[in-house]
Amino acid sequence: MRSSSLEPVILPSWRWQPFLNHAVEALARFEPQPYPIPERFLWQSDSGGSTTRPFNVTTATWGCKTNKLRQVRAACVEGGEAASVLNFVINPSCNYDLPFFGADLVTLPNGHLLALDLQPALKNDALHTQLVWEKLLPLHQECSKKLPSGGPIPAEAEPFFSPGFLWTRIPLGPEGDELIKEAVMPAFKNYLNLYLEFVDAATPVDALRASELLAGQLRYSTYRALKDPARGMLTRFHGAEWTESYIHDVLFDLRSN
Ligand code: DBV
Repeated sequence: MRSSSLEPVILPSWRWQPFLNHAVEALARFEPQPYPIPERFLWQSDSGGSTTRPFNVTTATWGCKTNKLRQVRAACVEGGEAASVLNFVINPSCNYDLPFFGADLVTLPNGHLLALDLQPALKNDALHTQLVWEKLLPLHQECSKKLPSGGPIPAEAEPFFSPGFLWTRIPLGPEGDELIKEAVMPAFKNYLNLYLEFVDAATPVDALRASELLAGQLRYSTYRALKDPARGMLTRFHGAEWTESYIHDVLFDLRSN
């Protein structure tokens, strides 16, 4: 088992590099420690596919932890035309009343798919959501002005999204690139900044509340591991055995004990 470095993963010509660099810089003030990640998941390169749909893909992982954040991790996929992804999730400790920070920045041959949210562990719990949503909803309204809606999401995913879920699909090409620079990057920075303000303000909860939060976090992590929309893509690139272990033992590794 080897920890990842606290330096951000560097993937040449990876479009989401500025996003990861910003997130790593923003986390520096929280005294991050490396998060233990098995060597084979730190950097995995594979090539293959058909003559019409070849791929040459690298999936790299970055992670850290802090006193209030159990796991902060980035799944970074760079495969040129085939795929370019930053999946960035902050999993808070259940000892603090905090949502998840979730970012899915996905470029596939059919376009860009972008998801940003401060995701509730307990969506029907006002103590957990009210103060967050009071600040998140105006930010969502502002960020949504320039971005088309991403359309419907799986109904079973609804319990894991806040009303401030920023969800959009935009076309490849210069127009999409401009929107990513002018709208998506500011949204990512503002959502992350708001999240880190809540982290700064968070104070420890009692054991009963911690067990409630842990139960909600387990529901979220279990759902995402089982329904990870990236499963097909990762399996095509890196095979089923590597993919299942990556999803369950790294990306969504929360356990009840
Ligand atoms: N998504 C992940 C991880 C990825 C990843 C670990 C390593 O959770 C990429 C990469 N997300 C990824 C890809 C797609 C999506 C889709 C490649 C496109 C799949 C495809 O169309 O082939 C937000 N991500 C999506 C979608 C949503 C999200 C809503 C589209 C709907 C879907 O395909 O499911 N964030 C993502 C999500 C949840 C979340 C599904 C669920 C709670 O919090």
